[in-house]
Amino acid sequence: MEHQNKIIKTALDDLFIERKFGIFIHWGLYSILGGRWNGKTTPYISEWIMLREQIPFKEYQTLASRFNPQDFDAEKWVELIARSGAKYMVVTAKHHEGFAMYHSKVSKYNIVDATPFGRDIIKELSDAARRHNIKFCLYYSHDQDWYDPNGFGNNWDYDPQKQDFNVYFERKVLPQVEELLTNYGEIGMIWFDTPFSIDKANSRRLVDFVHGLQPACLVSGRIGHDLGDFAELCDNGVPSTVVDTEWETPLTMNDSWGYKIDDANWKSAQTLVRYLSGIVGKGGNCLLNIGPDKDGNIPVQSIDNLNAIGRWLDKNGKAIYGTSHNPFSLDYNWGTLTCRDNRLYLHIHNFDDNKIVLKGLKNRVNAVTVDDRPIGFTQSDKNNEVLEIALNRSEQDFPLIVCIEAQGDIEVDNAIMQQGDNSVVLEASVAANLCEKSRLAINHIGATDNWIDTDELLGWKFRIDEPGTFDVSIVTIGARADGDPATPLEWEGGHQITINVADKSLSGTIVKQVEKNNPTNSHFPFYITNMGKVQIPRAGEYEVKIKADNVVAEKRLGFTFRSAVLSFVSQ
Ligand code: JFZ
Repeated sequence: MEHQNKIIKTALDDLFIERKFGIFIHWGLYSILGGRWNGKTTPYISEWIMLREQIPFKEYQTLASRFNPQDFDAEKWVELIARSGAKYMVVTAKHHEGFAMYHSKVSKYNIVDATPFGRDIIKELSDAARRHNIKFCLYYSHDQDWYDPNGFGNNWDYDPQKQDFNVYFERKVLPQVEELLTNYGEIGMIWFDTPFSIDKANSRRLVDFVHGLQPACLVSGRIGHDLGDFAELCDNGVPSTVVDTEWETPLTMNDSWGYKIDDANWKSAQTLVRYLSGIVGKGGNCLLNIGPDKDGNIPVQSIDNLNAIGRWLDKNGKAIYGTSHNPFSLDYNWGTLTCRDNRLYLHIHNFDDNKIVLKGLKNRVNAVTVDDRPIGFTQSDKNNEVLEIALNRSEQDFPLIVCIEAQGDIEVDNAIMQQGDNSVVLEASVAANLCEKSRLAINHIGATDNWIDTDELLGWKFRIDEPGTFDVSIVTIGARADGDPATPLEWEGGHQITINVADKSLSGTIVKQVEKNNPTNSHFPFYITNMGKVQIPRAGEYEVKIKADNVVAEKRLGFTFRSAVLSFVSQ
C-alpha cells in the first residue's frame, strides 16, 4: 500500500508539477454528425446528440458504417500537440455513445470491426505520443453507455427498471479497461466521467483494478465517490483562488467537446493562454479540448490556437512548467503569479497603469526581467516591502511574464491586502465560516453552493494601508441547478443581504445591476450589486462580515455568492 502510494505520488508530481498542460481529444461517431440531426442543430455539446435527440441505438449504430476518416494522421495530430507545448493528451477511448475507438474483443461495436476505416486510432496515437514524449492518457465513460442494454442513461431504448448495472460493469467496463491498460503501453491517466449511478463499491473496485494493472496510472476525480487520485473540476470550471491539491480543469475551445459544425464561439489564443496561466497560478492543470471532424481533420481555429499557445509557451514556459502556484492568498486585478525557488513570475493578463505595485514580498529583489532583459524597479522596506515595477507594454503582449529574481526562496505575507488600485477583493473561497452549523461549500467556480440558510455568516480580516471612501459591491455568479452542462446558466436574485464593513452595516437586495466579464473564466460572467459606500478613515486591520436576511431559492440555487469588493473612490 505504501509502495503504491509512492508510485502515485511520483506520477502526480510528474503530471501536476512538471507537465501542467494537456490536450483533450473528443472523437467518436458523433463527430460524423457534427451536432446536426434531421436538418436541425442539437443544442449545446455535440457528443450528447444521441441522448438529446433520443436517437434509437439501432439507428445511431449505422453511423459506424460511415466512419472513414481518410485524413486521420496520428503523427500529424501529435506533432501539433507537441508544438502547442502540451505535455500530455487524453483521448476518448469510449464516450457515452458506447462505441470503442480501439480494437476491442469485448464488443464488436468498435472502430476496427464496425467501420470501413478499420484502423485502431488508439494504437496509432499512443505510438505517436511516445515518439514525442507526450504522456498518453485515455478517457473512458464507465457509467453512462447509451448502447449497452445495461449501461446507464439510455431510457428511450431500454427500460431502466430492467437494467442491471453490474452486468454492464462486469462484462463491458472491467474487460474493456483491462484491454486499454494491457494493449497500449503505459497509460498516464484514465479519465472516467459522469459517475451518475455507480455505487461506491464499484468505484473502489475500478480504482483498484486500474492500479492493479498499471500502478502508475492515475484515476480522474470523476470516478465517483471522491476516490480519484486527483480532483477534476466541473467543465470549464476555474476556482477563484489557489486550491492546494492536484486538480485539473477540462476546457473547451468553443462550447462543444465533440466537433460541432454550428459552434463558432471560439476563444482566442490570448484568452486560452490567460486560462492556462490563470489555472496554473491557482495550482491546477489545464486540459484543453479539440474535436476533430469526421474526416480526421482538426478544425483550423484549433490548429491556429494551438500554434499560438505553443509560441507563447516557447518564450514563457519557465513561468508554467515546474512552477508552484501563486504564493499570495489572492490573484491581482492585473493577473496572477507562479513561483519556483527564488523566482517569482508575474503573469500580467491586463493592466491599465504603467506600473505594477506588489505588496507583501518578504525577500530583497536582485533583478526584474522581461524576456531576460532587466527592467526598472524600486523596492522600499517600509510599508511591508512595496515593489514597484515600471511597465509600458501593448495589449498584444498579454499575458506578459515578468520575472522577479529574489534573494533566497520566495517568502510572502499572504494576508488579504489592498490591490494596486487600493481596492479590496474578498473572495468567498478564502472567507472564514463564522456560522457554527454552516454547510456552505465553495464550488468549482469559486462561489458558495446552496446558500439558502439565513444562519450562514462569512467573514474576512484584511489590512488597509491607504484609507479612504470605498464603494461596496457584491459579486454573484450563475450556476446550473441540475448539474447538466448542456443547459444554460441559471441565476437567482432578490435575496436580502447585509454586509458589515468596518462596523458599518449596509443592506440591500441582490439584483443584476451590472454584468461584468469574469477575468479568469469567460463561461461564468459576474453579476454585480452595489450596496453603498463606506468610509475607512485610518490604516489598520478591518473586518467584513456578510449574511443573508432572506434568500430566494425557487430554482434551488440560492445566493450564489462569489466575492465582496471594496472599490477605492477617494482619500
Ligand atoms: C462530461 C461529458 O458528459 C462531456 O460530454 C464531456 O466529455 C466533458 C469533458 O465531460 O461533462 C459532464 C456532463 C455532465 C455532467 C458533468 C460533466 N453532469 O451532469 O454533472
